[in-house]
Amino acid sequence: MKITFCCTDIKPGPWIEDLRAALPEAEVSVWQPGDPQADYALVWAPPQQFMDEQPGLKAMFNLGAGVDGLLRLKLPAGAAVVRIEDAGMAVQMAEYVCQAVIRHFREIDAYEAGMARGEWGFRKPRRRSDFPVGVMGLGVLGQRVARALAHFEFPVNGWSRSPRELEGITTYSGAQGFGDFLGASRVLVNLLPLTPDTRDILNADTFSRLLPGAYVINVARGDHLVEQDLIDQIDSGHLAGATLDVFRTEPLPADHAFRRHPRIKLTPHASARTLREDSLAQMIGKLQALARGEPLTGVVESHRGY
Ligand code: NDP
Ligand code: OXD
Repeated sequence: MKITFCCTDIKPGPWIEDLRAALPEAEVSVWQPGDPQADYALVWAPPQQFMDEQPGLKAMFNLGAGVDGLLRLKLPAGAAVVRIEDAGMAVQMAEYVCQAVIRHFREIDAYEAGMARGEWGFRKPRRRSDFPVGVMGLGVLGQRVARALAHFEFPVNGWSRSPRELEGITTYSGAQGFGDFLGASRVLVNLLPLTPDTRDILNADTFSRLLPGAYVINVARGDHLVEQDLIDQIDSGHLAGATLDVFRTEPLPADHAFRRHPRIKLTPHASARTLREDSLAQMIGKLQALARGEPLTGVVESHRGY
């Protein structure tokens, strides 16, 4: 079995060593233009040239959960695209979203600012029931986030493409459920894949349907968000603020308006990192399942875009 590694911005050394140790019978190498055909590939943001030169790939393992970057390319016709399912990302995402929701709900910024000014004082406790959280996307990550928020006793709504039943979560689905979902939510968390249906979904119309004083958390993709609509709705007071981990342009330009907005909190696409050991264990398990002719989970349906 020949495995090639073609990942932008990821140091290949440790991945290659671990793959060779786990699969001693496999030929594992870092892709170079002109290389012979491989059977399988580990990929992250590969160039089109890689796809053009590897028409015989049987499967590509994406080193992330989101495959929007990969699906922009023309892919080898016979290659299955396999994405990471959790592998340590879901708990990170749950931590990140819970901290953002709790920080907002408990007014930690206001407390910290007061302490920095030399004050000592309490704010009126807010009611959790006034802060229903809506999670867009109830897949591997969205479900974990919704469950974690429910554990902190927030009312939680969830929205997905197809109907889902989750204990303790009020669920909505499809275009027909979107308005009711938004109208019942005061904090909006985006965990959708980026597809033609979801691009720009965080826009003025979506925000206007949320409960007043709503808060937006985007941890999925920058292209979900219409940036100026977010700024306008925060400045108008309809939105209380936002926490953003992903951006249309990454790295976020140093002079971007988000960087100096007092009500927008930023992190550099760090909410849930790919963990090498966990991801490789999952990929190796799937390579072995493929060799035994077994079906895989996490295979992307390109017509849906995720
Ligand atoms: P999944 O594929 O497991 O889940 C996707 C969810 O979105 C499903 O519930 C799906 O509905 C729903 N969905 C898709 N299209 C629509 C639509 N048009 N309308 C309503 N719901 C829709 O993905 P993951 O949970 O693993 O990951 C989600 C995204 O998180 C990734 O695509 C990636 O962009 C982002 N991500 C960001 C990271 C970061 O560091 N910031 C790290 C990892 C991922 P259904 O259940 O019906 O299929
Ligand atoms: C992913 C990401 O999709 O890190 O895994 O954004």
